[in-house]
Amino acid sequence: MTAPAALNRDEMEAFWMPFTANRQFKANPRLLAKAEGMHYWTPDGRQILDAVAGLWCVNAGHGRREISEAVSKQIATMEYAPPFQMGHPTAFQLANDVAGWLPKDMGHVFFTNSGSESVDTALKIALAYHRARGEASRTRFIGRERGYHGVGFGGISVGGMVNNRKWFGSMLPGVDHLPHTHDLAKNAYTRGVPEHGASLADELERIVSLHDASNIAAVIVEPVAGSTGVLIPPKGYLERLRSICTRHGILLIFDEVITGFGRLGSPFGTSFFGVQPDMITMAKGLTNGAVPMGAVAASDQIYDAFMQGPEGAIELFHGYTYSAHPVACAAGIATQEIYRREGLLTRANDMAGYWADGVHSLKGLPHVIDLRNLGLIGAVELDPLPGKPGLRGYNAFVRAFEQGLLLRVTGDIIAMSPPLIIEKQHIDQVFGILGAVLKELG
Ligand code: PXG
Repeated sequence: MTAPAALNRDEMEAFWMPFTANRQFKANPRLLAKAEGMHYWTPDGRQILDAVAGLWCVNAGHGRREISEAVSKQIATMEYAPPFQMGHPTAFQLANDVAGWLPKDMGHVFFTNSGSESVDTALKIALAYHRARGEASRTRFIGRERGYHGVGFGGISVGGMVNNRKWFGSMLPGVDHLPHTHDLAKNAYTRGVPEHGASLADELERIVSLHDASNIAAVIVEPVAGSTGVLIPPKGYLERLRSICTRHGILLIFDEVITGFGRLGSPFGTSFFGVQPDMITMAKGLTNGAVPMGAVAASDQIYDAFMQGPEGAIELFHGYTYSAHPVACAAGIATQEIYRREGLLTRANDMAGYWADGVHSLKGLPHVIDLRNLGLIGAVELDPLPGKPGLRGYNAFVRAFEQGLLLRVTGDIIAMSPPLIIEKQHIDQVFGILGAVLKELG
């Protein structure tokens, strides 16, 4: 490890940090230098328990040698291959591996480099699909309040996170938003899927009757909204969205960047909830976070609609220089192999009960106003400090880091999503440290 143990202020100016309070961070930095299993280490050797799998992505845990070896071997053999009008075997293999986790008729995988690109790709496929079928008037998209679909213009347009929208002008035209499903008055402290709120899906009918189905291309939602604070869909809600979309010929896109690859105890949210969308976006756990990569899985019906016309014609005018990058594919294949061999994509099922007990053990601690859990996701919602939204959450995050625990906060909601290799002793530690932090919090 050659990274310096500390950086001075000048050395930190060049890196404009993403989604970070740069001045605050650079005045008091939190650096990571090494990772193994369930832990990170700071440059000065402090061990940090990782309760968020990096950023919802290191599902198989840190430092997996199979992945680093596959990546090294691929770089040495062929570091790059052009993806347009050319192919390489690893891309086909990874597409088959990914398809193996999905419903049988959803086996067409388009590779991207991130979740944001996956979302933009899925939205573009939706538009082109309707056009290919002679329904070019279907151009509108429907997202949801408090949805997060990455940071591309498509993603922020259908997303419903105010700060991702307010700074960036008018975005994509023709987008409506469903109401979010977060209802503390009715559902606070629910273990698992909340009881109340399925009827919020009926808002989709209202939007359809406003614009007419013939103008609507797709609905996009996260099965469980992650970034905006772990919002778990009410019982029956996703089913209802599915049936309204089907009735009106509207495509349903599940953004599974977070729920994909075992987070809920089933390979994907679609299998966990038993609701099948027309497209699934994914990233993060696809390569265990080791190399940037995303993907969109599309149904046979969508893929087949494109495979018409002259044989020599490019069917979808879309792709990236680094689509199906060989190094990312190598990381992805090694990751899928670990998931299969260790049964990791259903392991959250085995741990979910113990995890839920841990989450709900925090009930009654100061400032806690809700606790939520599903699979290996947990959230603690804190009462905001008067006039200072987000400060209490941030303080909890900083103190937990000082005590050796990595969390994620969004506003005053603490989110947790540990690597799927987590053991009971780690769960005890997570909630032991977090409980102590909450007790001390002003
Ligand atoms: N869709 C969803 C559902 C996501 O969660 C993206 C798209 C975008 O992925 P990329 O790879 O472009 O970042 C995401 C990303 C958080 C957090 O704090 C979550 C994400 C990114 C950054 C922070 O919860 N998810």
